[in-house]
Amino acid sequence: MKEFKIAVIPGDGIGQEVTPEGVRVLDAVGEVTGAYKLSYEYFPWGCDYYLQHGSMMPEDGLDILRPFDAIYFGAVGLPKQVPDHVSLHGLLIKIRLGFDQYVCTRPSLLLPGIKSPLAGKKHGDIDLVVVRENTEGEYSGAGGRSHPGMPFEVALETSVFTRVGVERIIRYAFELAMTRRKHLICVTKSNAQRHTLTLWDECFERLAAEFPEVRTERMLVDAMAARLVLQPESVDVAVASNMFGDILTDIGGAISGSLGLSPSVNINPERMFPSMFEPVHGSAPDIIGKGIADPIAMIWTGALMLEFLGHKAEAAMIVEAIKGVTAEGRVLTPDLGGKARTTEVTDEIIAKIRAAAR
Ligand code: GGG
Repeated sequence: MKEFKIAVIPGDGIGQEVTPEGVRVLDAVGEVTGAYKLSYEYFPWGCDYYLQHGSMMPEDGLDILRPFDAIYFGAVGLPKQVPDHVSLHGLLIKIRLGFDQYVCTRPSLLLPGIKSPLAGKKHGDIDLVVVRENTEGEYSGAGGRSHPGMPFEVALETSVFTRVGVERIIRYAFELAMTRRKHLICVTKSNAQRHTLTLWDECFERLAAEFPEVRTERMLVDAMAARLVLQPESVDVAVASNMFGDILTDIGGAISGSLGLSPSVNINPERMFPSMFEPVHGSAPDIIGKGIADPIAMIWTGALMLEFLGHKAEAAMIVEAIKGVTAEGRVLTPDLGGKARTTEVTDEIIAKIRAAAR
């Protein structure tokens, strides 16, 4: 039996509520299949930690995480207590950059039984993946402010695009497209951002020549946002910069019925460092403590972590169980129009996993 060491960072808000649910499902699958065993170490890093220690994680946090096989992460942010830019950069972005997790993939799938806000869409009509560049671009952290408080105060947030960084994410997206419907859309705003994103377009065209089987398109991000709403079925894989990918994947979650259903991975494909698995959604301060957070995104994210660790069949068991629960529609949280509590949805998913294993 394979054993993996998982660093668990529940983080803030509903991250603390959905993370244990993901762990319950991972353990249930490990138990019924006997295929793996996960051992967990929990780290209480996040906004409460910041209020006590003045930082979101310890100075040597990356050194602490480095020996783990993977990081299972809940959510970050409590804007009433800690400014969002402090919490995001102090934890999530620090880990992504520090471990060169340059690929963020975020699938959007309209699950069976789930109602999209878009009229007439049924299961399978939305089945796309956004590949987001995850370590540079608009969230590189380069920049600063000078002359604070003066009328001529200056703020600079510098986008950083390197040829190495752009080429490796586009190559990853082409390789992913080869495993799917062989269609890749390159999303930029290179008409307005004429230095950085023209580099992106050039890299895309050059790499396209290496993947002649992949049908390619180039789109501006504003048109892409509209396309996701008007014609999501026409999208297979899209590759975008850090910020554009962040925004487009919220649209992907919304059109798939709820952000509470959207998984996400931050990976270092070369496996030089641990990769991090976190749902797309944030800490959802409006529903903290109510016990109604949708655990599906966190549970599905756990399945993607298993897949990355080499357990594809076990990951598929989780996704099938999720589909079974959504298709029946009896046990769903309020974001999906149901009345169930977080733990009840997990119980139902685990029951389906156990039934399938019998
Ligand atoms: N679980 C993910 C989370 O807490 N997200 C908060 C957020 O604002 N993320 C922005 C990003 O993914 O860059």
